[in-house]
Amino acid sequence: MSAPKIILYTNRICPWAHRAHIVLAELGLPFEEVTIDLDTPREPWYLEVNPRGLVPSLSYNGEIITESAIVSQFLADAHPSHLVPPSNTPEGALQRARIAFFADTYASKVAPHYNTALRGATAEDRKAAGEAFVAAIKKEIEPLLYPGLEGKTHGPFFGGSDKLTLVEVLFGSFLIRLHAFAKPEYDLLDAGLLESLAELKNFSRWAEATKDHPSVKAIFPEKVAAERTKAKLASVRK
Ligand SMILES: N[C@@H](CCC(=O)N[C@@H](CS)C(=O)NCC(=O)O)C(=O)O
Repeated sequence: MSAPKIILYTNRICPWAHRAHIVLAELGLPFEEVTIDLDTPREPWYLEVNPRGLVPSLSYNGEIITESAIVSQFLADAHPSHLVPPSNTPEGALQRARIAFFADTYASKVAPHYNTALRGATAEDRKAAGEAFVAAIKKEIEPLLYPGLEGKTHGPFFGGSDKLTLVEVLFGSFLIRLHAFAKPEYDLLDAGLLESLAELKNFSRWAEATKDHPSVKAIFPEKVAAERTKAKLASVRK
């Protein structure tokens, strides 16, 4: 297969766009990066690429694909690798179902608490949401990370893999932000959050390895992202 022509419309500040950067890095695919200014109204040409005006968007040999989870899944399917097995065997289909269930669980049971821990109207709301976030990770995520591997030697990524999987492609950008935004210098998340998470053996191993992976940390502009998030929260709370 000749190398596809890939254009990624992105902004490195965006965690959803970050997913596309992670999958492209992990697959070693060359691409052109076009930065979309998120502080001004989208220009008409970009609304033709993506009528929703969001980043990321992917142009793959001229075909446009939008929505970060769909972009990530598409690239991982089009370029078979360690990220996700194909669906044409029962084992492959099962692993894909496990990944999809994990993604659904994180998005529906965990992420809403994180969002409130960051954006809640009062300090009390934010603290309570932080506690609910940790409790949801303990209940929902901890058992899904390394099922059947208790007491065995295994890699740190989803299912005990020693390489990134589609799960880390989808959640790496959020894990790296969680760790960054909980630093006291940014004063964005309750400082006790990371201490509580450190007690969750599976989650802490997974999150540490993921946030430190070269494909995840390569393009994360920590300080700019933290300051921008802070400014946005301040204007929302006004
Ligand atoms: N569901 C979308 C969310 C993407 C998204 O919200 N991107 C934000 C930047 S982080 C955006 O483009 N915002 C532009 C705007 O709201 O004007 C995805 O997963 O791709």
